Amino acid sequence: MNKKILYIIFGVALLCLIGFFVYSSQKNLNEDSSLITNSEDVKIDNNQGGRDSSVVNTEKQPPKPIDQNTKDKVFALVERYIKYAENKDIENIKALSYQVSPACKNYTQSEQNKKECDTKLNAAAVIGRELKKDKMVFLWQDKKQIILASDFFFEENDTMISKIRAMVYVVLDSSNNMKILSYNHAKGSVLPKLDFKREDLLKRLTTYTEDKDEDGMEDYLEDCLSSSQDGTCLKTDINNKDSDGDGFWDGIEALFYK
Ligand SMILES: [Ca+2]
Ligand SMILES: [Ca+2]
Ligand SMILES: [Ca+2]
Repeated sequence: MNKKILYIIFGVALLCLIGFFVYSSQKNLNEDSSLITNSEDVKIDNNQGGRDSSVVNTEKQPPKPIDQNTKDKVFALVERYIKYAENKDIENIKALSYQVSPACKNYTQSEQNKKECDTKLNAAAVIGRELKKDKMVFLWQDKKQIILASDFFFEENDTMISKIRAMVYVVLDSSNNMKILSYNHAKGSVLPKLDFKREDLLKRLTTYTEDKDEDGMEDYLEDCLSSSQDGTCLKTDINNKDSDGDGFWDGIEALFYK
């Protein structure tokens, strides 16, 4: 009899124990699910930025940590470059640049050159001041070049929608010194909404901004599919950073003066 009671007590205790484990694992599962839901929600950043637009971070995964030391060096270089551009300090601009335009190269040769170069330097200073170091979260580099990029952001108002990112292109010279090749605070695509469906606009923005091989040049440009490209456009490989194998990435080479 006593044995029977003991078996019953043991059986009930066992059932309670199993019930506890089932409840615990279910609870953990729910907590994991809510974490996933929360992280999905975090993707939308309603920072109005003082403008009548919404800004949406499009990255599904947080970017991987990048080499902060290199990022600091690139940004310090950009800041010096901006200062020299503001001061029209041509000699120092030349020293920090991988290449300069013919007008800046021959700055003192004519009034026309001076005027043309000053216009470029003014634009470089204005655009440079729009670059925000803390927004630069991607860094692609090898021994010949570095590209620093921000995440993509959507901006939208009643008439237009855009997907843009900031990018800095740097080339390393034969002595391993970083030289500015180019930078842009708003590289990407801006589309008029007109009567297009929103999902079609979003698809087009993806098409115009996708850069699979991260060589600094969008797939559709590598494929010569832009209406602004003419019959002389040279196709490059959308899955290979350096299509011609000379060491410079396709997006870097596209910025070289021919
Ligand atoms: Ca590419
Ligand atoms: Ca490529
Ligand atoms: Ca190349």
